[in-house]
Amino acid sequence: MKNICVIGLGYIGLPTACVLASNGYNVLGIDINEEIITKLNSGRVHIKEPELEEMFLDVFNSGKLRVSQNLEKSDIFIISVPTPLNQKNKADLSYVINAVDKVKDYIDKGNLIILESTSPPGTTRKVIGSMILKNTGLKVGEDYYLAFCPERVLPGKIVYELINNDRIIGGINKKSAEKSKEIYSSFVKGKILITDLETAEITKLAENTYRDVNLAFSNELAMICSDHNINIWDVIELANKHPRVNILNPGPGVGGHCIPIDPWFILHNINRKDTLIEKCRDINNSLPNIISKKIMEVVKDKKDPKVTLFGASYKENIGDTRESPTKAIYKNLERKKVNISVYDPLSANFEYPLSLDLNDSIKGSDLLVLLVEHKIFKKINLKHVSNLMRTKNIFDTRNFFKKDEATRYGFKYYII
Ligand code: SAJ
Repeated sequence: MKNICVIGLGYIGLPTACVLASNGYNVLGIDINEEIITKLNSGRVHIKEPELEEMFLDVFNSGKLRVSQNLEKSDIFIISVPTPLNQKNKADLSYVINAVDKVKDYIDKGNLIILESTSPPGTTRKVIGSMILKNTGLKVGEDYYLAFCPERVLPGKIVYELINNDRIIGGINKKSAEKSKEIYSSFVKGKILITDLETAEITKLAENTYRDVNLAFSNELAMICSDHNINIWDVIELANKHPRVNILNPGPGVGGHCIPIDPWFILHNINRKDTLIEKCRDINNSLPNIISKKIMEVVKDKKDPKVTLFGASYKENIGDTRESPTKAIYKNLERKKVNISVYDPLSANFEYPLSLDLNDSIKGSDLLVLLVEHKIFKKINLKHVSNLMRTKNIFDTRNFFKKDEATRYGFKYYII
């Protein structure tokens, strides 16, 4: 089995296609987006990740990786398309369904299909298994092989984690899992753990839900500390000295395309009320509104207030703005007629007006709100910032600036 088709060339599909091509497979990368295919075919990548561009150019120039909008016959089909959340907080599986709809026209006896897209339990068996049977008559596990192999990589470290993390594979049967293991062993340095389809599907969801629940706890604790006028960061530092306590950092919201979404998938198709998981989602979702209120309290007496938001991405040191708390805060402040300036040299694709010039963004401002702890912000000279602002206020939602330094330059310093 040497030919692999990777369907969906996004944050996961493109690095996966590259890493497989650089480990001996002939890879065809497919995407429905013409712009992406044109860009890749001109030798440029549309995703910024360390090591990705070099790896892509290497396999693209050697012909081991080709990209196209059209599928071809292949030994293996890897599906890594988005599975977004719909209006009712249910999984929208339309991209998976569209991908399988194409695969059905090219699949042959003996082929292997692997789903990598995060999906509710049962998706691989019920959606892929039944669509292929209905359209081709091929029986899953007998005529062709089927597995679910979730991605677990951290944006900002995708290539590194793709190679070094442990990997879970759920097969419809042992042979499917083993055939998939052979492929991932070509590049995975971590352990490859084999299980059944549904266990693999729910394990992926459990990982991200675990993080969301823990984030909800730290965010609620921050609110409780604020009620008592206690510094949350001191509490976390002290509590985390306990050998079995590891409280995460509170912040202005939980963003990205995974953590705010996957907890809903774990609740998909089950009939449970008042779950802890849903409650935690609500807590984390409420944060941008709470932060916006606090911002308004600080600038409420100002005429034509100007607020500067530092950071547009959903987390530190990357430019990915999907589900970023900055977006929600921006919308709230816009409604309140605040003059907003967002400064983030990493997030040039932000949907709202973005300032790439530090001086412009802080000039005449009444409040600087630190939302994302990009390393590059460490270079900012607070004395310089204080000279340009109209009112010297800092709201540091990430414990990023030093309070002593900020107060030395005349700032009023607010924490989360
Ligand atoms: N955050 C905090 N405080 C923290 C840690 C994170 O507020 O202490 C916030 C971040 O600022 C961000 C959000 O949480 O807004 C999510 O960031 P993250 O770094 O926790 O996770 P992602 O979405 O970048 O990647 C996650 C990872 N899952 C886990 O760590 C369990 C990654 O391994 C998954 O592969 C990825 O989701 C995915 O694709 O599912």
